[in-house]
Amino acid sequence: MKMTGAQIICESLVKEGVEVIFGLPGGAVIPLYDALPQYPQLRHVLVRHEQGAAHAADGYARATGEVGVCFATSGPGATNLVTGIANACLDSIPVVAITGQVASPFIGKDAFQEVDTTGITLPITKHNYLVLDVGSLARVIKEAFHLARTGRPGPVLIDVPRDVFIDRAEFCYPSEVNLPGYKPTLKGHPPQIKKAAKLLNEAQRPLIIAGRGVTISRAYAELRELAETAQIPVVTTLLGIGCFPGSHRLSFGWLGMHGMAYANMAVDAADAIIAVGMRFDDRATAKVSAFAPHAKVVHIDIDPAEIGKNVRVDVPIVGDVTLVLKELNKLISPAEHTDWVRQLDAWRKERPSTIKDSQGLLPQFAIRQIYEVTQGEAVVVTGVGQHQMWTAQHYCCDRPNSLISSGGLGAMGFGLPAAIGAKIGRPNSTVWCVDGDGSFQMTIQELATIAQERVAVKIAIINNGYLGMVRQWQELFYERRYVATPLSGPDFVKIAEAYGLPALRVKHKEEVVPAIKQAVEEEGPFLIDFVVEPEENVYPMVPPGAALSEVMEAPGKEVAT
Ligand SMILES: Cc1ncc(C[n+]2csc(CCOP(=O)(O)OP(=O)(O)O)c2C)c(N)n1
Repeated sequence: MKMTGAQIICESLVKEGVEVIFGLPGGAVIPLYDALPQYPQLRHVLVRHEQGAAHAADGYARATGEVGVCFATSGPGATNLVTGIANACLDSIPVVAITGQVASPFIGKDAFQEVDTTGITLPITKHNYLVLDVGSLARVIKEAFHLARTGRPGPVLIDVPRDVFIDRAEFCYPSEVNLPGYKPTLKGHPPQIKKAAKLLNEAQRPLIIAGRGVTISRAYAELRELAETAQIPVVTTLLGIGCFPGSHRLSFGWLGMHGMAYANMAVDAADAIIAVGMRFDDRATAKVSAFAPHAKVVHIDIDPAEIGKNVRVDVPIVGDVTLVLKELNKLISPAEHTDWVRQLDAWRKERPSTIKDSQGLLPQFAIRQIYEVTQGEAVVVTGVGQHQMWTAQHYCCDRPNSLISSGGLGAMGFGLPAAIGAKIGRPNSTVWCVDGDGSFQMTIQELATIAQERVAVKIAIINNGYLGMVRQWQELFYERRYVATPLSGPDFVKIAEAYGLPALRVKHKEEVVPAIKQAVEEEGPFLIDFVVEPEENVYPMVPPGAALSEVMEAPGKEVAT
């Protein structure tokens, strides 16, 4: 039977198991939207800005492990998606974005709302398509989903001219993809795995660095087996948080600029490092030439382009983390590494992640109480800045995908829409958005999406009246010249109420727990504006350009020895 391009897209999305689409219509995509009512199994969530659609699709993908989908119109709709697509690209998140384009006879004529969407998104997508023939739509969608979710996941964009939505073709959804140039290596090379096992079996001070690749590959059991068999301590990257239980005896926090001092010290002292599904981002390694100076490095990654890109690697293994670890575990000898684990325990005791006593309301205290009240069971989504780092430090995650945060791009504005996506993907989980007052104001309009779609997200604004992380750098490295960082905002409680959401303001420590409890008990969404100490800094901190071993602790913080 012949179908329109719009129907073919919807049929194909249903075949791919899509349940939710985040988007906002416009002229070029009206024919696509017009087909949606024929497919009640596809829920469309109307956002207020397309950046929100891309971030919500990203949050949905992270929370569920499925592909997130977003729609936008041509021109400004497509350009508004760009930040969200770049964010998904840098963090390897499977997203399929479908954009309308001007009708094909108008392409290249600077037509109304025409931009070169595939040109603009080429460097920030895993792949993109401009579909000029309705007959190829089904194949393209099949390929797009395959590319987005296999190998190293990432965003794929499909640009569809208006006439292609309307043209008709026979619909036949392909059962297979045929992409001769795309065959991700899944099985690791056996001699390399043998070399890695030998290196780890002979090491005195081995360390695992686990990244998001563990979560993508769902290699939780294999990672745990490796750690427990040979008693190898585990540190994670920021995006790896939760892929190994944070409360496990062998878990030593996360590394990098604001990671735990003991995690960074472990990297500095290790004699063998096995980096699993991580990419040695500069926020994680700090000064690359001083990274892990005593260690031989094994690197497992599905993307060969990551091997040796930033850090010298002794044993590279290209492959899927689960499959590689399964083979590696067969060759790992049981070991104790008692002295090494004891050393790490001692460093953790010397430099614990405690919160100082204060009369005032500290941001870390508010975040810690969210952890206590939710007993670590919530999915927490953050904005970008100090509050993001405090959340990663003080909300201990035992489960994967329970901390959702913009890592590679560090995109302020991610929090609220990503939390919407996460809550829609995981309706039975409590989802908290811990946001900064600056980050929140970048996508504040998505409060209307929450209200219209009745998304029960709990929002905690860590309101310090500054673009806090930038202010911190100005304080520490620019002699306190606070240029363009003092930040006013609206009355967030009134704003929430104007959108129809209940809200509270909290200024004192003793109000924190009752407010969080009230938010949790409320069935729907709830917003708390935590007015916190304005000039609190994030510590520990590895100053820009310094090595991981050069960790700055909070001034006056005693290091117990
Ligand atoms: C879109 C975007 N613009 C600018 C920045 C640079 N930046 C990083 S953190 C930060 C401050 C964030 O302020 P806020 O959201 O209030 O969080 P806080 O640091 O105060 O917790 C800024 C401006 C960014 N990361 N993203």
